[in-house]
Amino acid sequence: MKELNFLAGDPLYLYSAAGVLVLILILILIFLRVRRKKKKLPEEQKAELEQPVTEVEERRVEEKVEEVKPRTIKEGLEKTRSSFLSRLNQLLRGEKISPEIYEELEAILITADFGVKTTQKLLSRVRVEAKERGISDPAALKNLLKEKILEILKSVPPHSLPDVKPLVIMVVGVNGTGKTTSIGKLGKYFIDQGKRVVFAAGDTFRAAAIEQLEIWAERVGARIVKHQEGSDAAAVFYDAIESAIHRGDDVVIGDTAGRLHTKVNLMDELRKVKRVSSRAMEGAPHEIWLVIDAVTGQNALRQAQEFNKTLGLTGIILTKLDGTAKGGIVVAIADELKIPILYVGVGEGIGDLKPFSPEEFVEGLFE
Ligand SMILES: Nc1nc2c(ncn2[C@@H]2O[C@H](COP(=O)(O)OP(=O)(O)OP(=O)(O)O)[C@@H](O)[C@H]2O)c(=O)[nH]1
Ligand SMILES: [Mg+2]
Repeated sequence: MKELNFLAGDPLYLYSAAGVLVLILILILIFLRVRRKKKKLPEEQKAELEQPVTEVEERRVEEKVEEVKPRTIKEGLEKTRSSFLSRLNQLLRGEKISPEIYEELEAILITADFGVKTTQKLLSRVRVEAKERGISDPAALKNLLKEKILEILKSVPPHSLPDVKPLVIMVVGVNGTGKTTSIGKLGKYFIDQGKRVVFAAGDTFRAAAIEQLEIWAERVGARIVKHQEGSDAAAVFYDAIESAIHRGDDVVIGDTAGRLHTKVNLMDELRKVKRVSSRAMEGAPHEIWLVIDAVTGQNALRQAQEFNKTLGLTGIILTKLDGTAKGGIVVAIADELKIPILYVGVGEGIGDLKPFSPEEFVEGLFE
């Protein structure tokens, strides 16, 4: 006891005991912390990782949408220009104009899908004019050809949209030509002008077609009127027009299922859509636009002729100009059909539908 009392009273002993105790406490704390970390880290890390990644992803996608710069008609014509213009420049490098030059010029125009009829017309006009103006330098034929192409493009009567509210546009065409995509882009085009747009999901053939248009409506800020898959397309048009009148919308753009111009019963169905639309609003649809795919070449002319016979087209949207070296089809359409080309599709982006301009087209082809 005495000995213990002696030890307890020794300050050195007291300091050492306190030091050991503090050390033990520190070790316990470190041990507990490490254990806690080991247990909780995966959860915390998971939560931490999930959060920022979603945000970063979203930001990146948004930026991507913003970043896609709309193409110009000239950019859309790149494939056509690079083959057409390089062959033309090579041909017209010679010393003087010969019959062979015209033969080769014919081949170049046919390759670019100007079509036989339009090619012949262009060649004969260029020949006559070159003679009249006394042109002997092959290089001068390039400007002459450019002039004559512009002349054909401008020979189509100009088109302006009727001043009605709501303006009803019915969009038709063969499968996969770009109808739904063009409707989406058109929606954006009109909304950017401050118009209120409603889409009519008239392709009731597939559920996916309705969903596709719904996505576009959401993307561009249009309203959509839809029925169930398999329902009557004419009824969708009727409801869309009626609701647009009621709500004061400016433009109704109606989608239709793709169909071959050779299928009589399917073409008749479009007649019905047209008839029923006019019951919802006198004069509707005010515009019937055919969407044709530039890649299909000369077959596009036949499609346009048949749809025109059935419905009376008021305009053409020519898509996928960016995907073909055969942009000469634009000139063939203008020359043979005399139906105005209103818009051209030059890419898959939201801003890649351009109001057609003959001047811009010709510049894009030659410059
Ligand atoms: N490169 C390019 N692709 C386009 C253009 N227009 C449409 N497309 C693409 O063409 C494909 C078909 O487009 P859709 O709008 O679904 O065609 P659709 O005529 O509605 O097709 P159906 O409803 O099946 O008859 C899509 O992959 C579009 O992105 C264009 O101008 N350029
Ligand atoms: Mg479609």
